[in-house]
Amino acid sequence: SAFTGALFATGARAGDLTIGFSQIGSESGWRAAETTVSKAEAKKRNITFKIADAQQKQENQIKAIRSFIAQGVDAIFLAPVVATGWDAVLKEAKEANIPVVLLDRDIDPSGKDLYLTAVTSDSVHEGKVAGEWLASQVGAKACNVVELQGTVGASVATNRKKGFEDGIAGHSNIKIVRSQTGDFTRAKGKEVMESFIKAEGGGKNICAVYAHNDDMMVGAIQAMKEAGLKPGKDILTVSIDSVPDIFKAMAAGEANATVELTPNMAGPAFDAVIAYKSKGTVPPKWIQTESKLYTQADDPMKIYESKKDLGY
Ligand code: GYE
Repeated sequence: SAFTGALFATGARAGDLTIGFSQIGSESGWRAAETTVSKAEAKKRNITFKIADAQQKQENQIKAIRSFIAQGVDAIFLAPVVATGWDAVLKEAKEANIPVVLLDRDIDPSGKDLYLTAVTSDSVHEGKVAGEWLASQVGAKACNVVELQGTVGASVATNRKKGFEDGIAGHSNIKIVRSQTGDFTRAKGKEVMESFIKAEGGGKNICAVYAHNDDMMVGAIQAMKEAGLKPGKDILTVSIDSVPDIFKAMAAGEANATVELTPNMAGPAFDAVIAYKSKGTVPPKWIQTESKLYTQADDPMKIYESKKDLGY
């Protein structure tokens, strides 16, 4: 790789660093927490931190990256809204000797040499954990699943779909009967769930909902309740993120399971950039964060309370 380390080994101290972050937006509670935590982690390290909110648009992210390059920042963090279309702008960053760190989502393999490291969870694994949990709950019973996908073209949506399919593979009694994007938002999750309920006999034909994030599930729970259904009882739920509101729903018996990922992707990213800039230490290409499954058995109200310290 052309990131030899020596190029950037300027002996910089953290307090001297200016880092730009091209953030996607604030579509979910998880992402809003990620933004909050990033700022706090920058402050801890005395880093000058500039965040550009792209309002979900890749073109805005590309503009922000170009602006960070023009400002001569020391590093750029990028949460890529979709996986494709980054090579040209990342080449520009590389030519300007500005290391790029991916946060929470991946880009296509063609861009592998264009960033320093990626701090993400294993999103295929997250989907698999969700699918395996569902399989463990339904046993041999026939189960029709409806799926709320994340943003079309986002690595995490592609991966969470694939992982779930892997998780239920070999259980021919479990079938995904409908699958549509809810854009990772509550409003869209609710709207799409309403249409699933209509299309599936008022919900009678639905055994479980799988959502690529908790926010869409919170919207779906609302839709189920308004349709006179009992989420968490008549219809099982499993989703990803572990935002506080899903634990509230779990405590009320209206949600069943969530897979947690940390909103603190920036902390390890800052540390990697500091080590790289000050000592030339090249980080591993992937800094993987943990994934953990929670169910109603895990004292959801206690977890709800503890989440407040995590940027939520
Ligand atoms: O799960 C979802 C958010 O990329 C990991 O994006 C992130 C996902 C997160 O909108 O809530």
